[in-house]
Amino acid sequence: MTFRQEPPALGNQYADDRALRSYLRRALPADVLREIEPSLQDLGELAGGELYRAQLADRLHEPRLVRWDAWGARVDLIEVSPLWRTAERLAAGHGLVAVAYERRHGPHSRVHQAALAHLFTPATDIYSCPLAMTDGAARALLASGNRELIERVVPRLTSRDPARFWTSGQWMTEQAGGSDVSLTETAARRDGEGRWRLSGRKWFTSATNSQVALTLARPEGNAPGARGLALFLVETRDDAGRLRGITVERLKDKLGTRKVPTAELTLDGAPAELVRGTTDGVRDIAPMLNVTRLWNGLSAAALMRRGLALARDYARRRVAFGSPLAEKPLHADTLAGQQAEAEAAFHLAFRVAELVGREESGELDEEQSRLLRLLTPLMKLTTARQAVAVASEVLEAFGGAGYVEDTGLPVLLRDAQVLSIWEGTTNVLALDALRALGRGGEPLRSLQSEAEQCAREARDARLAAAAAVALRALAHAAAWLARAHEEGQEFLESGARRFALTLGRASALALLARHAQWSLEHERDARALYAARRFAAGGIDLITETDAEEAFALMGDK
Ligand code: MFK
Repeated sequence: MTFRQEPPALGNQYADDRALRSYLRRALPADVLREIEPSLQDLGELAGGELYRAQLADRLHEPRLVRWDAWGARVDLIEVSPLWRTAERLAAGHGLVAVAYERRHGPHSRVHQAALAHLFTPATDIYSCPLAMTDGAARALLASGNRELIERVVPRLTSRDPARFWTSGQWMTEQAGGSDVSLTETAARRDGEGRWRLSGRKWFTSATNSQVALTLARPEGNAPGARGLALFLVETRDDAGRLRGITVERLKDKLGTRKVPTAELTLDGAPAELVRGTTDGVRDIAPMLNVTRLWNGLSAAALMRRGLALARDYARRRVAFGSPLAEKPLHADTLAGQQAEAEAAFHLAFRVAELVGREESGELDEEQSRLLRLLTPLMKLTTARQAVAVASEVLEAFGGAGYVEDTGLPVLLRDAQVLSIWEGTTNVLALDALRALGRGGEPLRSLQSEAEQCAREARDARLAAAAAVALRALAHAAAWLARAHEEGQEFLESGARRFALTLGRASALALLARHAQWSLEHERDARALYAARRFAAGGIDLITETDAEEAFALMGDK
């Protein structure tokens, strides 16, 4: 028994990330990149070193709900793991939320933030969840125009000072409601002093240790349905640290994201502040949803990158059948396929970050605003499915070690699985994409014209061929949509997922091809080109001729 397998190791996660560095060189002006690069180097070093070691050491720690103190007082404290406590401090200090609001680099600030998130997310066991919600809450509050909350709460959410930094929850999910938020049962009533108080049960609240949360409730007397909901801000604890009209019933026992304290809450007269009007709360929280969906896509790309960094390193260390796995054609081919998926996801997610940055700087015209509205759900649903598939292959690339908990590998797959569920499942987002398209079809034309522009830039014959695959898939999707509008709602809905995934994958391919052309010309590097060719061959056009009738028949009992 002398053999001892070397575990995988990580280097500086910025220095080693070819796709990220190449993209930033193209997307950012040289002076912006020069200014932010030291902080990316620092975070990359932490991510591959100290934080990676801390993650392995923290593996068995989970959040703990402490219901009572020693003297019998109900406290409902949530204690998070040591890694999460470090993550909170680092996130504030590195400005993970702040950079997007300081806007030091104008429209490029969201790309800067996305690069930080790309390095931070895989190193902090889904601390990106509270960061996403905090970012989304800041965005929704700013959009609300509520001066008091903008002056009192937003500076906390966007602070770089760990002592002042607050995180926000997003309490949307109720037992009856789930994805259908219109079924929300939480009621809002004014007390004797005219203050709003919320009563009800929130079934899934993520990162419940946040200082504030945005939530939906129905003001007394409002009609049922989504229109009758209003958006509220809840400050969870008083100055003494006691919960304000909130009981934590239990922490959820989840498949993954086990460092995230997800709880069931009862609100019993919890004081709250109305964010905007007494109706149309779904519309008012939509800016938050779109920000958290962006983070979801960035997290998907980042988690794929982490898994592949580990798998690639391991392939150099693991010798079997006479040579390292890295030298085996079939192993290399398998990982290359996953790398292509990860690079395509990366470009799709970062494209949305670019557009959000430009929107916030007032630089988006109407066509690009439509593009952003459509691309957000497409990007979220596409990258989430990719992350689950890639994480599964990453585990397999380790053989049995990938299935064994104390390697720290299985968590990659468990955590990836949440990405296609929270913030709207694949199907809910496919329907949101239809909502964003409307009947007119202009957003689809914007998507096509963006892909056409990418194709024009992809001049190398091999890239032109890849971009042509994207254009053909988009044309097929447009033709299918026109037919679906004639066939009716059942036909349209039954094909919505294949339609949305086709749009998402085709857009990712076009963006990857454009970048690959740049990398060929400016870096003499063909690796993005190889990624584009592989991705083009890996299922872009998913539209089929099947319809709802067949699906109902196949799934029926008789
Ligand atoms: C790792 C990084 C990420 C971490 C984040 C982790 C946090 C996890 C916590 C959660 O999971 S919170 C729960 C997340 N839940 C959801 O995402 C809900 C999923 N369901 C949907 O998204 C439904 O589509 C939706 C609730 C929005 C449907 O509601 P309605 O009321 O049936 O929608 P309706 O009537 O079509 O839209 C109401 C208004 O909102 C409309 O505007 P108008 O009133 O002006 O017509 C819509 O246009 C607007 N709207 C809806 N979705 C929008 C939107 N506007 C912009 N963007 C959107 N995405």
